[in-house]
Amino acid sequence: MGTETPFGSREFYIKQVMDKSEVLKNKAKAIRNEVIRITTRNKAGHIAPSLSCLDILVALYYDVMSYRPENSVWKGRDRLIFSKAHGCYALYAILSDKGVMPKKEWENFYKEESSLLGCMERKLEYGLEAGCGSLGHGLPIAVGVAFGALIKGSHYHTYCVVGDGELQEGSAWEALQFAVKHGVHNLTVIIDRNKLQAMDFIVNVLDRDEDALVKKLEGFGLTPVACPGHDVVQLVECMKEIRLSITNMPKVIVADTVKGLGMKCMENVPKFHFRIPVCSQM
Ligand SMILES: Cc1ncc(C[n+]2csc(CCOP(=O)(O)OP(=O)(O)O)c2C)c(N)n1
Ligand SMILES: [Mg+2]
Repeated sequence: MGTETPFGSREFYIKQVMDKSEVLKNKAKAIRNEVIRITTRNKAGHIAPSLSCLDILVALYYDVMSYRPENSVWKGRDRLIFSKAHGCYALYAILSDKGVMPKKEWENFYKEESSLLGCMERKLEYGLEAGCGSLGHGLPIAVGVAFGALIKGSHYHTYCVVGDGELQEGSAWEALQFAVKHGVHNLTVIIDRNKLQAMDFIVNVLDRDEDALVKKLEGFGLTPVACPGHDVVQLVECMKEIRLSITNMPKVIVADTVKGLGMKCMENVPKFHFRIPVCSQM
């Protein structure tokens, strides 16, 4: 009892860390419920892709990223380029919860009263950095944004959330080659690896096997780090550790996720890529 640490007693320190973890986990649960509530009520389509990347976004917005909710254009903010723009519902729920965008925009999502689009577009005043509805563009944009910061000596970090199917686009690999060649180390690419793309499993469409993605990344000189994509506490640790790692290479996290997590009938079921569920919540 009573062992001292630089932050006070050991027991106090452990309690602080545990409390923070509980807060994060509860927030992730609340955002998941909120996404399901609004999107099923308003009959929005891309629910499953949004539930897939939800914990990644919670980790970024409730712990990892530096930004000012009251000033979405603050120059020093970390940038999130959300490349799988069809799966933006969790991002909307988070930005509404944080007060970056008006709550009524999210409450009315998919209705005429809301200006939010089904596939996210750039709207800086709402904290939406780029429009990437045509897949394969987010990573090139993110590389440009990060490289720009290096040239200007700006200290912000750029995050890019990409889908694993989307990574079949040639533009993504051109961007990664550039980032490797030019030492764009202030960029973290987070791959939402749910092993599905639209209406089928990735291995049935293009990839040779389940390891193909990681092998491709390694072939480009990258060192991808695997992380469970629905453990928000581990995601935070992984993102912070990788950001601090000293390297002149872009950083890549492969987050293993389940498409549709939270809606039993949708989980890992290809046809629910764009479909309103007919089942109850978990
Ligand atoms: C250039 C382009 N091609 C096709 C589509 C249609 N489309 C929308 S979502 C999607 C699947 C993408 O899969 P993935 O990136 O793995 O995202 P997930 O839904 O699994 O999260 C496709 C093919 C598109 N939006 N843009
Ligand atoms: Mg996918």
